[in-house]
Amino acid sequence: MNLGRLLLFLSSYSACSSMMCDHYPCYPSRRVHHLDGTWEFVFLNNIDDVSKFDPSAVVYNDTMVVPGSFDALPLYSGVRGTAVYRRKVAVTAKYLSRIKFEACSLYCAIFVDGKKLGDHGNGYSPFWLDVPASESPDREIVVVADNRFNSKLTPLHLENYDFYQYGGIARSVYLHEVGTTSISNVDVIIHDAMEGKVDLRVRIHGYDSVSQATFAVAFDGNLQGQTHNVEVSNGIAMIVGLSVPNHKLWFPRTPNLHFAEVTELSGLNDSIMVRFGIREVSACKDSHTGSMAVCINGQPTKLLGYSKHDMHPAFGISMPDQQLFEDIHMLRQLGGNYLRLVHYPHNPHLLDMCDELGILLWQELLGWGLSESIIINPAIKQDLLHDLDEMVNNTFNHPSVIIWAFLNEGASDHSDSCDTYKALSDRYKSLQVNGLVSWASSRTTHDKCYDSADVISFNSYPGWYGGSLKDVVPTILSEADFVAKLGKPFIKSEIGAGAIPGWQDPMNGVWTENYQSQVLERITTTVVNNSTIAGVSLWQFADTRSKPGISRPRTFNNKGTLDEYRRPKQPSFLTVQKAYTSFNHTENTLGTQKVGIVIHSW
Ligand code: ADA
Repeated sequence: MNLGRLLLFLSSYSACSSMMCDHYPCYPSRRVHHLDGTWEFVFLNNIDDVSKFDPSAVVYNDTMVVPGSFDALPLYSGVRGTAVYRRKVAVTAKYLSRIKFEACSLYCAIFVDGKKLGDHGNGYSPFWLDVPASESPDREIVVVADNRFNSKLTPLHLENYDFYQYGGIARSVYLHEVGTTSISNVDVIIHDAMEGKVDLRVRIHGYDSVSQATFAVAFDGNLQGQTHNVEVSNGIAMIVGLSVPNHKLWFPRTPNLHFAEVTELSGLNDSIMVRFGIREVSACKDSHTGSMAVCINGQPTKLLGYSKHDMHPAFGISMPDQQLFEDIHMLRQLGGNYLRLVHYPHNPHLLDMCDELGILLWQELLGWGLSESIIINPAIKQDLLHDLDEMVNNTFNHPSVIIWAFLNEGASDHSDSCDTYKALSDRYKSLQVNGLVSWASSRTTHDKCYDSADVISFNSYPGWYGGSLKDVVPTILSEADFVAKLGKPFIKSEIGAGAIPGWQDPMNGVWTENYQSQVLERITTTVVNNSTIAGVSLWQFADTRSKPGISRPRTFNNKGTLDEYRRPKQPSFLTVQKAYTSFNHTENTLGTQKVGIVIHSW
């Protein structure tokens, strides 16, 4: 090892380690430009082939906030076409850099100083692009964001999805000044939670010329004695067999977090700080009830919550932190401890908050209701695997994420589809995500791919799409019986009923708030009182804008317990709150931080 560099590192260490990051990972030794703010903007609706678009002739006639969904603004509401954004940034001359988009929707092509760097066709997942060095410190960034559906450029954004797909630079943008070789991320693999043993998977970017690297590791600001000289193979350096000193387990009630700072000492001039939680997630048998459950550190933990979109009429898919926080706050008022984040990767700021507050999460890949012919298409399978890698690479260290999912309501009743299900499940496992694999199946008892799932999750709507109130409880119980025989935990991943906000009628028919509340009362009391049901994510947390058409009144999916502006539908809110808060979480998964139970009246 290089002693000089280690001494330099040690002398600068206390300054770096005392640095707190706004978000994780952060990179203490780099210059990072945060590119959020106001960009120049123009909306063009006459571009045929956006992939051949030349941005140099564009005339900008407006400005736009980043992050933001431009088509959530009244002026651009509902338009589909090509939006072009531009901003300038002063960087260090002659430095390479990497630009990171947390999300750019739907299809985005990125240009720097007039040259195309690359493009990306999934509007919800983060991506990086390399920016070549320049003699000049002044750089011009142009982003072409096209929100039209295009089977070649955005193959997993299909027009028939039951949620509005907004466009624009939807989440934050960062420009990192880096060397030719840099650390892109560190995954903390929990090897043995009880003993606090972890392995670090260091991801190195631009690794072609690097075969060895030397790392210093600090946990919670304390530099570990030895350095680690390890092989770099295909951009991965493994530092194995580390013990986190004085480790504390992450539980929903006590969401303890740890920090690891990893510094490369043999030439990269780079370091990274990640935040993680030490916990083990398993499917286990509850010794009191004999039922299969989701267990956190061996403790059966009932999941009571909602399916939730990352969406709001005022912000599109770019909700500010305060709104994300308010959503979690509302969940806790309802007595919930769990969110199923549908149907794509969500804002990483929400994941950070859930890590801190002890909320349990399901996260899933984009891909809604895909047919067998799409699922078995080799190119789609590769796209899904690519999206899975992007999601895992960017969210690996969140202890709140306990279920990793894909293919909501896909054609899993065709055995030909199972090859793709297995490939996705195997990929999660090979990446050693510390969580359980599942998908929300609408094929329920006819699903043929269950061998690849750790948790069996059913979407069905008794009392709404077919049947009546009397069918709600028997349907849930017979589904739970079916799954019990498979020896895996059972989650009701979707179930619910629609209500137009404020709609009352003496007959209490469909679309009234009272009918919705009656359906939810049957669901929630059944889930709370039956150990054969490991959890529920009611459909859905808040009403969401859907695709245009006549199938959805107001063109909203109206099955929210809250309306789209988070105003409670009072009967349902009180019903769910009563059932969820009545559950005796022996481990008290609601957390230590008390939230007053306040019902607002509008
Ligand atoms: C499906 C789907 C949801 C929503 C729901 C509904 O289960 O996964 O996105 O469309 O149906 O409201 O019908």
